[in-house]
Amino acid sequence: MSVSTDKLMITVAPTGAETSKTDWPQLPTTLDELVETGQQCQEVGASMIHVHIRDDDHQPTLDLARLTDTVDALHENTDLVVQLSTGGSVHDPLETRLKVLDAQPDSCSLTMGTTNFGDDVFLNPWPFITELYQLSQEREVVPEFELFDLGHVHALHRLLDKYGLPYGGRVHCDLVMGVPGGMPGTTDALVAAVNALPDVVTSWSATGIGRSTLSVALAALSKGGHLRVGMEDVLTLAKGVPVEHNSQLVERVVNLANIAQRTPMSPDEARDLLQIKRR
Ligand code: KMH
Ligand code: ZN
Repeated sequence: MSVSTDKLMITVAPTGAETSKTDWPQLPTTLDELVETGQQCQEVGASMIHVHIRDDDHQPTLDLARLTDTVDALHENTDLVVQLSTGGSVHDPLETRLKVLDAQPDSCSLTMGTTNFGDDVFLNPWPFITELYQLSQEREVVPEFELFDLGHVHALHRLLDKYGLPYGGRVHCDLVMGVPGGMPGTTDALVAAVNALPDVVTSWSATGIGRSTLSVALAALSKGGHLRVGMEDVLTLAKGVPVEHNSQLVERVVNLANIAQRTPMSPDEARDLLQIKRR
């Protein structure tokens, strides 16, 4: 496995599907808020955006017209690599999640197994994984393999052995750590997962949910990984200090990266790293 140890790809995951706008009015849920968030986050060092969208009532939706408008608006107003979530919310049917690729994102998330998700279940049965993967190859969308557990790493070996490399030939993963039901957000777990990745993996990032955000970021930086941060994953900067804007989370890891002598990638460098199709 080859890893970049100097340049750093920062993905911002600004919204997610779990947090309510009523509880967190600063959560970007409208298209305008999402575009403004993308612009600010790009300005301070992000190169990719992981997108979940909301409807007019700020509820999670996978409405195809809205997804398409969102991809277009982010392309028109930012340079960011646009990654749509195919995970959606725990309530989204699998068939609707497959349709996300119709919105023609640059990249899509692809979770490598079912996981307990707090009191809920985030469903990713094997036939769904293989169908989504083959669809991403056919549509020339670069997947980001989301790994919530060590078992998901094993499933990634199985997928790549059976169905070959993704569109573009690069294999990029994201370790999502600290979900109640998944692997913990610890350095030990991160090292175990990274050491078990298939040899064909060309890059990986990590994100720590909630309080594990900093320990995971520091561990990933030191092990040569990339980073995902955002209000999808953490809502406070410290105990009792709410995040007011996603760009604060990006800025914070840019500062950590400076100390670690890792320079944030531009969106074009991220496109090269992931071999995103120039549409
Ligand atoms: N909202 C979670 C149930 C993804 O974006 O692909 C799933 C999730 C993963 O956020
Ligand atoms: Zn997500």
